[in-house]
Amino acid sequence: MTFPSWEAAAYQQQKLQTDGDHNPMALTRRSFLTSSVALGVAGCLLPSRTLAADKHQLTIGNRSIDVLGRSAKVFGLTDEEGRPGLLLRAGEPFSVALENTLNGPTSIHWHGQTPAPELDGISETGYVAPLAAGETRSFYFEARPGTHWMHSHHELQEQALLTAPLIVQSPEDAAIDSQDVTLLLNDFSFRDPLEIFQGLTGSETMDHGAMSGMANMEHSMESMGGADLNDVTYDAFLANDRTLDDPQVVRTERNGRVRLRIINGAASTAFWIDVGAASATLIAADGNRVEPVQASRFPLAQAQRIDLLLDVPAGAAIPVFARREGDTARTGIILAAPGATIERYAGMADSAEVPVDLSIEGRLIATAPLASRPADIRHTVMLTGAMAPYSWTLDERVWAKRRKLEVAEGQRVEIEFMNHSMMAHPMHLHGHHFQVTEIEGRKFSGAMRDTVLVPAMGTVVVAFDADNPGRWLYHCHNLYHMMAGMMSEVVYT
Ligand SMILES: [Cu+2]
Repeated sequence: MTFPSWEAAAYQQQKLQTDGDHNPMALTRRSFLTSSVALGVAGCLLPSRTLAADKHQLTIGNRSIDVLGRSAKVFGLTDEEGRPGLLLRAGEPFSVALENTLNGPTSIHWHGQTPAPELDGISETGYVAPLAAGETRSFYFEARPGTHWMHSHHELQEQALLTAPLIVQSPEDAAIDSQDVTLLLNDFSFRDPLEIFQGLTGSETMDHGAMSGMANMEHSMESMGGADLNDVTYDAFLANDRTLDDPQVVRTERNGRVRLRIINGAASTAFWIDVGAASATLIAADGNRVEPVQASRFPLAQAQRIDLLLDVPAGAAIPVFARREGDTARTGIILAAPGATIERYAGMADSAEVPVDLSIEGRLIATAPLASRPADIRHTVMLTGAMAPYSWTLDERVWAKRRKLEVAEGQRVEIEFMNHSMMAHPMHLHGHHFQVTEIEGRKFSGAMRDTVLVPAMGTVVVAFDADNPGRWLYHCHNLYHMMAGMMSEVVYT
């Protein structure tokens, strides 16, 4: 297998030699010289031990969890008090020293945050090297409120649970008299993620799509309604690290009103969130407020988040299930009023869940949409590839041969995602939140998001303002699709 061995200086040198169209060091230097948060940018480039001004400490480490009675070695990301992820109060900046205690490199992406590109946490665009073993790096920027998350953007670490919540409270949150509950979903396998990837591709190399698929032994290739679902066979699905044979039970407080912040941190699984006979009100998508939508079932693609308001009556218990599309498997937590009896729920439902779709997406209306103006530029991106042989691409190009989307600062940009494949793809753009403006030709003022599901053979248009110059990844957030090459860049010229 070919794992790149990173070394900061060599990496930067390599980027300078290979990226003739762009000089990442120059851009970093410009940012350093002109940024109003120069301390933070400097901290990004220097060991933070020399700065020591970071408000929060995040530690990347190894840990063991129990899954279905077996011990599993996974990664963890914890704050200074040992809690998973990070909670920032309203108005608090993102001021973090990130320490890597692993034996090898990693990089952590602040999914949903929109800092300058060198603070995005990823290394693919050449601003920074991955975080080396033992390294600590500082990040400082204005935090974007909402339900967000953080996850490894390095190789397949995300599959080994290098994922955690990143919750940024907003001043308006205080007006909602509710109990905050965060639910992080993951898919889980006892196998080494590399073994899973090799099972999919039949390849021993993993270089963002340099190889071609051959064997395809891994996926079960479930098919429903003409679409392919679920590449990977998993051992379990986790809700805050637990399965339904030992679920988390959250006791409700005060008036029984809960604000559920649900994060789909699964590497390659889309879920339906199902509150059964109860009903819930969706108030935010990917951390952005929307006009309230009431329902009992909500689709949630990989990397997406929803905030739900739920009332738990006195004496009652409400299971919140996450059901895997195309499968009977489910996970979840239980919201229970004080004194309520807790039932047991099987990890399998009676029937297979239907594919996730845009039934809720098409009803979402942003409370703070983009300002009304015509687009200056529209890019069309084809989502291409198939499960057999295993090949996932954008415009039929892997990352190494990517077509960059060029935009200019200040433009209103539209991206039309046309899915030419038989599988749905959750498309994520770094550094921005876009508005969903069109589904299958129907224009509307949809949700502001950073990740949108593009159904098999479907077309979705998103729009954003090019207000954060740099080089920005956009990719499918199915981890194995991304690693197979389904990634490119939006570049400000
Ligand atoms: Cu995909």
